[in-house]
Amino acid sequence: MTTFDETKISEAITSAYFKKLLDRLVSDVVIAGAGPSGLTAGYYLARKGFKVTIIEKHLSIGGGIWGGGMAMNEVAVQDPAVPILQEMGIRHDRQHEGLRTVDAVELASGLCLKAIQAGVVVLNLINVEDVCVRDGRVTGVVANRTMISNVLAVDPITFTAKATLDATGHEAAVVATLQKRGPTFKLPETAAIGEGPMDAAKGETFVVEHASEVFPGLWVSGMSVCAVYGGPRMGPIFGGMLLSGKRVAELIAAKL
Ligand code: 48H
Repeated sequence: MTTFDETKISEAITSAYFKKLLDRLVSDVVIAGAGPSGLTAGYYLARKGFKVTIIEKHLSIGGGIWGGGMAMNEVAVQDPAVPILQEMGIRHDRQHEGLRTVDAVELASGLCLKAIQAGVVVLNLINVEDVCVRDGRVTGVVANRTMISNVLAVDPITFTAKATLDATGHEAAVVATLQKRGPTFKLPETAAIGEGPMDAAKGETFVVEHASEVFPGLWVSGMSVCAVYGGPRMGPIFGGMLLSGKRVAELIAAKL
């Protein structure tokens, strides 16, 4: 007869969670946002041996993948990103010259599984609401439970890291925390404009080429790149998100 009761179940969860949380208060890299670019960046950094923590405000991870295009849960991926899919064992169908489709659920769940198996720890239901800055450098994020963040007068806690990645998508939420403080924190002037109208091919190249360190200690990948550098949006094609995550992982690894 198995001997456990409700208290033992609660004890098990509480001790496992707080052990994980305590361990993750300091990381090599903290990533805000568990969308395609954040998960891909996390995967490649963890594969290189870095301690990577992803903080996600929502209950589910995968960001904009799940809904595909107009809630048709298939996404397009162009050929240059196929090696990433192959490495992760995510299946794809060839549609046109240079263009594949991937089941959105397989892409989201495949990226999640591979990132976590590579060593990434995801803390969900936590909202990044600010950054820590010391000596002119971002040294981590300020975070609070999503349900209370900006709702109740409850103070946040911090997650320290050598590198912080804003992978929060269209909102570029982490960069925005610096932006709202004015010119004290020098950011690209384009950050005030936000992303441009759709041009799929240009947007896909843009998110890879402009993935970069936007402020000392703070990097951007995925749609946050377009928000910060004024790049075009691209609709439901996701190869650029994967390639942007991979590119920023290489840049961060080279800097750490
Ligand atoms: C913690 C946060 C916070 C916060 C947001 O939107 P995402 O999928 O981002 P990307 O850049 O990896 O991928 C973009 C892609 O999904 C997309 O939207 C495309 C290709 N659009 C093209 C177009 O034309 O519209 O994921 C961002 C994640 C989400 O899970 C958010 O919940 C999370 O970040 N997030 N997490 N703290 N403050 N803000």
